[in-house]
Amino acid sequence: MTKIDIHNLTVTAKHGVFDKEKVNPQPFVFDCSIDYDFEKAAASDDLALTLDYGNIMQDITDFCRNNCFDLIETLCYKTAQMLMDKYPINGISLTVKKPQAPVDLPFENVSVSVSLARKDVYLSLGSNLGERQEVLNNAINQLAENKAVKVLKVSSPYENPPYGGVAQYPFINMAVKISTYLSPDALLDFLHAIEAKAHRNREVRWGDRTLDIDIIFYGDMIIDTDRLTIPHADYHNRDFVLIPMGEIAPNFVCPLKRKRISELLKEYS
Ligand code: A4P
Ligand code: MG
Repeated sequence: MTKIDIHNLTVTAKHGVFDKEKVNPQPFVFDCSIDYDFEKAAASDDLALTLDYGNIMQDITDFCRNNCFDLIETLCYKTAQMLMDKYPINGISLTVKKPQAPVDLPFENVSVSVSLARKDVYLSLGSNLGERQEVLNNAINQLAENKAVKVLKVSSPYENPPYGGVAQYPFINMAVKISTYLSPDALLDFLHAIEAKAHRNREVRWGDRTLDIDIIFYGDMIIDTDRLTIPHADYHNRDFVLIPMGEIAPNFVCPLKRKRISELLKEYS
């Protein structure tokens, strides 16, 4: 792994909860560690193949000066997000220190940190009400419009009967591969917002729906919380997940079952 680090970049700007902080600038000090593959640049000694750290420092400086946030948490997260959106970087760890925070006690500085990293994520989309294909296409467009998300692969649509004995009408299902630095929870919130725009009704679990988006895999993470089970708890029993996934990612290995999608598909049929 290769990384580019910047230490103690100091910017004078106006962030803070108190009125006087919004008028009188004070220093904010940035430490930044960027996960960036510069092996080719190192081999060729070519600036065009790496990140120009001067540009990055200038962008941090401009962003910090041109905004006015109450919280250094917001400054830190939004600065990291701005850099992830602008540059082809795999991940970033950013710390913002506030040495002159208005606390009347002896201290060196107060700081907050954030780490963002891009992960490959597989989604299963389904619709069995309304203009099904149009609903799915709209959903994929909305995914692509979010700067935090890159849509990398989209499967063919797969029409199939309802599974589970609750829904009545035939579904169209698709699998989509994205890369994103949104956390699993933030991604779920975003997916729910897309479902809501498609007038998704949640009254009946497993019922008919205009749009459902499930997270099947999030990198190689295994998550089991009240809100999220990843890998999806029942994906391996569903042809409408395995067939579209098999089209776009036959060699993806499930982190839980430690088998490729192509193997799971063979076991299913
Ligand atoms: N949740 C937990 N894990 C996840 C995850 N990996 N991805 C939670 C997304 N959500 C996850 O989901 C209920 C809650 O599950 C969410 O609030 C989230 O916190 P929901 O979308 O509100 O309700 P649901 O979809 O009715 O329930 P569930 O359990 O997600 O059902 P599934 O698995 O989505 O199955 N037949 C065909 N042919 N094609 C289909 O797409 N889909 C279903 C629903 C049934 N039959 C189908 C299809
Ligand atoms: Mg669901």
